[in-house]
Amino acid sequence: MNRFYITTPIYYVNDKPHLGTAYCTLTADILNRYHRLFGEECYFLTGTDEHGQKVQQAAEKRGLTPQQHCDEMVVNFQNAWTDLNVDYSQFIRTTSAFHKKVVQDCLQKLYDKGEIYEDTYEGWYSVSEEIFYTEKELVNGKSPTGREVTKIAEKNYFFRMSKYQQKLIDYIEANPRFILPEFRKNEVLGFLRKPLNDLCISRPKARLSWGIEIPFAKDYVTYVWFDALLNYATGVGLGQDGREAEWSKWWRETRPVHLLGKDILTTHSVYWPTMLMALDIPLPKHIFAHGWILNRDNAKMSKSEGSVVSPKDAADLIGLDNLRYVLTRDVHLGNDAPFALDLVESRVNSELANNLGNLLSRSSNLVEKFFAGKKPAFQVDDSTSAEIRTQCLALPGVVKKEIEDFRPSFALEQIIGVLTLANKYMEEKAPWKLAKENLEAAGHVLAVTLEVLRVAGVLLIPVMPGKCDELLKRIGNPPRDWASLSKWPLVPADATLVKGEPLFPRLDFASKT
Ligand code: ME8
Repeated sequence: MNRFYITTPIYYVNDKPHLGTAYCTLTADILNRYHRLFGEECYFLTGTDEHGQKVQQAAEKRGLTPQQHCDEMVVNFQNAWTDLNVDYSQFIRTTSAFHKKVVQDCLQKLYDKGEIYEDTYEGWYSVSEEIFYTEKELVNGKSPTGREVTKIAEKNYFFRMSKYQQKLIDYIEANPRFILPEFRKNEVLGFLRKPLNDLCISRPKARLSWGIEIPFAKDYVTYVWFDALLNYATGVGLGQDGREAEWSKWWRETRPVHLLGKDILTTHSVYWPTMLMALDIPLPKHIFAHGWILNRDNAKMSKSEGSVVSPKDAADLIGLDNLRYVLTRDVHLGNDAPFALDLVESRVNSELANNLGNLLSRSSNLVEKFFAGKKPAFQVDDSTSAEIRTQCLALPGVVKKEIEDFRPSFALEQIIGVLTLANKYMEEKAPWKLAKENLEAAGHVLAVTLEVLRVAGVLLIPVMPGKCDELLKRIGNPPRDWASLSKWPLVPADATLVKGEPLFPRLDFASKT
């Protein structure tokens, strides 16, 4: 059986989740649910990054200990993912004892191998990014991403990252789908053309106490990124007694797909692979960097800019499955995209209300009116229904390919294309008129549109689990597994349809404001 292991970044607990962070988690959830639909065994890891200066400062501001602060804040993330119907396998916290122990073991192993050494560091430090910069890397006195930096000089411990520079370049070139999308791979290779520094992996406790203690230097804690990146491995059993089989299964045999925002691509595609090389651990399968969800002014939605939308508020306003749909449909994974109510309204109305919803309500109303609510029988295919049948049988393969290529927006476009064809068919055949002359012929049209709804309903489950479950229940509650999609027709004639309120009502924000 094929397997799929996907991760999201672990989020800093310095604030609540917003639509930008929710975007990454929702996308991982949707990809994971697709792979599950394909019949694969899946694992989805998410969690929180709880150490480091940012968290320590946020706790101090609130007059709490860092652990109290984390214990309170983590609930915001867990609740947000529950509210958004995110079905993860594990929620990892970097303050968990098992994670801390393995991070310490990895540090010790690297120190014993001579991969970590002591030196004096002088340079610039960005608290908000938890990253050191050299004088040369600064842009107008700030970090390359425009964050404040402060000058520091101190004794620290360094990981010999530079030693792996050429090995990493060779690996990226030999594995062209390691870093995705392709333009990001080229960016990383561009970055690696310049000399790579060693990585400072310690922080003196005098400056920062909230972290994992370095086992061979008790006055230091480890750098938060060294700790955080390891979650992807500790989460599936690295270095833990009794979890060896899990580790082999999910890491060695499957290898993870890391989904993350473009702003943290360097840590994931340079720090992390070189750490793994030094630890003799195989590298992830893919590192995929997505773009940003922008606000109305096309600026990044971010906590520090104060321009955030709460995912729960957005879901309450728009409808949860509508939100999941537009974030998948309107963002080409890898690119930036704005989030604005007028865009949401037009997408939901044109594709969900007027297309999918319209096909469902028309088909069910006509079946109710002319066939006493029982699914009519197929007759001989006409040329359009033969074309629809062919497209529906090909659709699962098309969707699978798009999802495997990280193109979920295109997968949805293909599904909508078949629904559009079915709506046109309904319009052309006008079964409401046809029923009066030839009831069986009208029945055939409805049998076809109901089967299209079944195929689309199953293929849209990963994006809109709640709505699609209801849709499928209404049209005869067919099986929803991957194999069922190669059957046509599947729902038997005479199956009873269930009536209900419109499942995909139109949105109308303009009249409400
Ligand atoms: O970086 N649109 O955590 P974090 C899309 N703890 N994505 C956005 C976004 C937006 N407007 N704003 C933020 C960290 N993100 C580390 C990760 S992993 C080992 C450690 C994304 O809470 C951002 O791109 O600051 C990043 O992928 C994620 O939110 C986590 O942000």
